[in-house]
Amino acid sequence: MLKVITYGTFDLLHQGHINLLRRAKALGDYLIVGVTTENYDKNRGKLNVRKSLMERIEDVKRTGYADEIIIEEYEGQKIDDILKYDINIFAIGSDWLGKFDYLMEYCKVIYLERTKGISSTQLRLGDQKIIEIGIIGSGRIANRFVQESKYVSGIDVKGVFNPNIESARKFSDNNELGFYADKLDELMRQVDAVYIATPHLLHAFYIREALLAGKHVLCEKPLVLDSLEAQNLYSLANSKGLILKEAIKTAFCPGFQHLYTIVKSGAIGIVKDIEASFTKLVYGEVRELDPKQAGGSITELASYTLLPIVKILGSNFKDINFYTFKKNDVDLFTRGIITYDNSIATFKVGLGVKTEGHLIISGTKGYVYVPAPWWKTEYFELRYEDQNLSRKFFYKFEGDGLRYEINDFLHSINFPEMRSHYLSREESITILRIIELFLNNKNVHYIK
Ligand code: C2G
Repeated sequence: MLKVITYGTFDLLHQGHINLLRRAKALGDYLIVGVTTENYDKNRGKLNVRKSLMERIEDVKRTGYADEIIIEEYEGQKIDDILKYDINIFAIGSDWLGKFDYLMEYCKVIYLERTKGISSTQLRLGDQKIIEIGIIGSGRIANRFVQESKYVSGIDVKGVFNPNIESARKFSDNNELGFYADKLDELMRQVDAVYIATPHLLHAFYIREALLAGKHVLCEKPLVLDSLEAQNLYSLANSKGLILKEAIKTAFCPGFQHLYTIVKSGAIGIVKDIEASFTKLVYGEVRELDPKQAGGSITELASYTLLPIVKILGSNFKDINFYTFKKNDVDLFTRGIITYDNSIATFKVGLGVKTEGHLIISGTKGYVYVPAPWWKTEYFELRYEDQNLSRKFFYKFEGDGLRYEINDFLHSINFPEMRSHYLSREESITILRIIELFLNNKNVHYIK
């Protein structure tokens, strides 16, 4: 008897799952399906699983393809199961291609073609709606988005748009999407929401087009380079009852969120100083260094360093000065000093200068120290004069961390009445206003 095993969360069971189970069953005589527990999913960083383990098991049972259902509850269990149940074939969807090759030592591993662009009509059962999203742009970050979206239940990346049809096709093939398009309306017709991952200068146009087409928008940072335009776009989203979110990933990750609430609850007293630094050396002919595409360390990285400053000290700063090192009309390093009535903040960003990438928030009772890379907040310390009082905090920051912003975007679409507080419109606009001041050369001092 040929025994096959497959695993999955099988949340909001859809045609993609059903096809996978049918194909897995057809590979042998007996199919065992491992359904993940809530705890296991949490540990592997899968977010937003909506149905309980019992409900998901019932759903798998109802397909009629499983001869036996087991639960998957720990890392490494697949090897144990294969040995224990004397499995001949391990099958899984092709979105996991290569990831389970390590099981070849124990049985045959088959990656089954996954179902591209699952049909939404089947999924709109009651409140269990899967949001279908289209990607505008097909560069590096867009690729990461597809990978990360796998870890958020309830969203399906359906297709991609790029005016260069060849790029769109390649991206769609590599990521096994349902369609690719070089006409914007072709994309808009087929999705509920879009993720914009184009060069900065194109953001404004695509945001507007998407909102006018009635689509929710998640857009890479910086949202736009003009704060008035940002206000207009947020108002447009509001008037149409749509979600518009700026994808500053740090704002949505669990570690940073907790750091923020701890500081706001007074753990280090009154905050008097913030210091945030983020530098990333890049070389060659890349978008980041191209003045025609609004390259430079401020447009590339300041959204991150300004995030803790604006979230903690607010929008009413008094003054700001920039000290910058530019080459070929692109800032390769900039230090900004922002003064408030009762506090001060400094940030450093660089594409051509390397600094220590830490975040330090200093208060009247103690300080928070977040080592590099603080923007992927996995760990921070509360430090006091009396070292015995110091505390360390650890968090998960899985993968590229995009899954947290995707999860929040999805949550805002599904529950529009619940305000998301991770990044408010006012905070987003203030950050953009500061970037705009630099671009308009306000209080910019040059160093050679
Ligand atoms: N799947 C598919 N087509 C889709 C969506 C999913 O073929 N459109 C497949 C997946 O590749 C997987 C199975 O359906 O083989 C279950 O998918 P999920 O419920 O998303 O579970 P997953 O996170 O892929 O679990 O231990 C768990 C496994 O490692 C993977």
